[in-house]
Amino acid sequence: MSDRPVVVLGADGFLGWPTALHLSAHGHQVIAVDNLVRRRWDRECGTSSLAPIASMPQRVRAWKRTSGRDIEWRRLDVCDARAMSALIAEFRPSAIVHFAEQRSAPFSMIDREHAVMTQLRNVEGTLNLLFALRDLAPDCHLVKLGTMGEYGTPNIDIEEGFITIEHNGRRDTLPYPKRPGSFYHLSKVHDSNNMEFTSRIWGIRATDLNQGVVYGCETDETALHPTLATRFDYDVIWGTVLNRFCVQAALGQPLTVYGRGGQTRGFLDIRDTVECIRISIENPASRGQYRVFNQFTEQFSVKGLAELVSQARDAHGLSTTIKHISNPRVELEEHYYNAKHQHLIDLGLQPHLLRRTLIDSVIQTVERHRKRVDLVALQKPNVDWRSGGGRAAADRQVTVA
Ligand code: NAD
Ligand code: USQ
Repeated sequence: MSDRPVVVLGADGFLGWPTALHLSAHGHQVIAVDNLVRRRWDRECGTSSLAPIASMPQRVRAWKRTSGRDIEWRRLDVCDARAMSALIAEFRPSAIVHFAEQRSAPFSMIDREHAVMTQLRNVEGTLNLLFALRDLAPDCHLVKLGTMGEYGTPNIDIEEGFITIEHNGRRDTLPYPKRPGSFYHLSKVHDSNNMEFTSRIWGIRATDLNQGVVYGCETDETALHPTLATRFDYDVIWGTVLNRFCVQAALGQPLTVYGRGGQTRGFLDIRDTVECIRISIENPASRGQYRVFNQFTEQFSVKGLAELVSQARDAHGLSTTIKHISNPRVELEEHYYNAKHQHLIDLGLQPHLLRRTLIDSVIQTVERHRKRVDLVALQKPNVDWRSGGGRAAADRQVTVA
């Protein structure tokens, strides 16, 4: 293991905080960085984490008390190029994990301001980082969170980042074609292109993790103390689908399947997210290598997930209704989907496959915090792909850090 630290950008977030803990627990020296903008976007949208979340200084102190290990906390905006460069110059990290982006598809579809803000800031942050690495830490390995949604739902198998094509008698291996489904997902395509380009021209070492939809809310480390809990989003703007279905089931609300529910996606347990990041860091890309790992463990349709949650409730003698509601998104509701996801398995990932016990445990977490649930934020989609909307659109104020 390198004696240089690992920087985690976006360390106050759903995935960033458990990753910082997991890397620290495995002996990495961790610098946790965030500008706390997500807490501000929550205030803008009138949303909040189901589980109460401590401040970063409180979390870091709780980790020291629990594990005896230090995590160094820095408040910093990745869109501040000077501050990013100063950070890289100060620590000369062996690896940087980049989670620090606006990551909600509905948020990016509210209106022009939210679309522009999402794309400008996501792309700018990654570019700042790439330039800082070129100039100050050319050996540092960039581990960047992309998304499976970059590919869309093509009628052919999805490869891991590249596809070999024969055309007019000639053959080449090229970046896999992308057809994403929101301005947010598009921002990740722009990042992927910038990473592939800078690996080619500057020799950046880069791993692009095209991650699927994450479910669950606990890892071995966050479970050690309530102050170590990560955020749990359940509302229509920030909540991901299986977590939302678990909250709906716990409260006896119908599970909101958008449209026919045949939309199929790759999914993974949050415990696998943190493990995939650790595996990627400990098996780095080489100089000039841009590699893509599809980071998910199983495919499910949205309707199939709703049925799994419903069956888990049945097993406890509790009934759940599934409600097909008009789809606020523009997406195929029945389609072919077969995405490869072998690279991380080859590097040693042992997936936690979705089990009823996991659904039960998420539902138990929800039951502990049920008084905090805002039913309006949970049930009714307020952003439509065709016409925008959203409570946040009311004031038209996009607050940037
Ligand atoms: P999150 O919103 O909970 O966390 C993102 C964190 O980044 C927040 O704490 C936010 O304050 C911070 N941040 C945003 N912009 C920043 C900036 N300019 N400077 C510094 N900090 C900034 O999101 P998450 O669910 O933890 O997702 C993390 C990453 O993983 C995102 O890039 C997302 O696209 C990707 N991803 C998430 C999922 C999922 O299911 N949650 C799936 C695939 C990919
Ligand atoms: N959906 C429902 N009912 C709901 C909520 C969602 O049917 O109540 C459907 C959506 O229409 C969509 C699917 O569930 O077809 C997934 O939606 P989601 O909100 O769980 O996920 P998505 O918007 O794609 O975004 C999330 C994260 C994002 C990440 C992405 C991974 O917020 O940061 O990039 O998952 S992926 O989808 O693989 O691109």
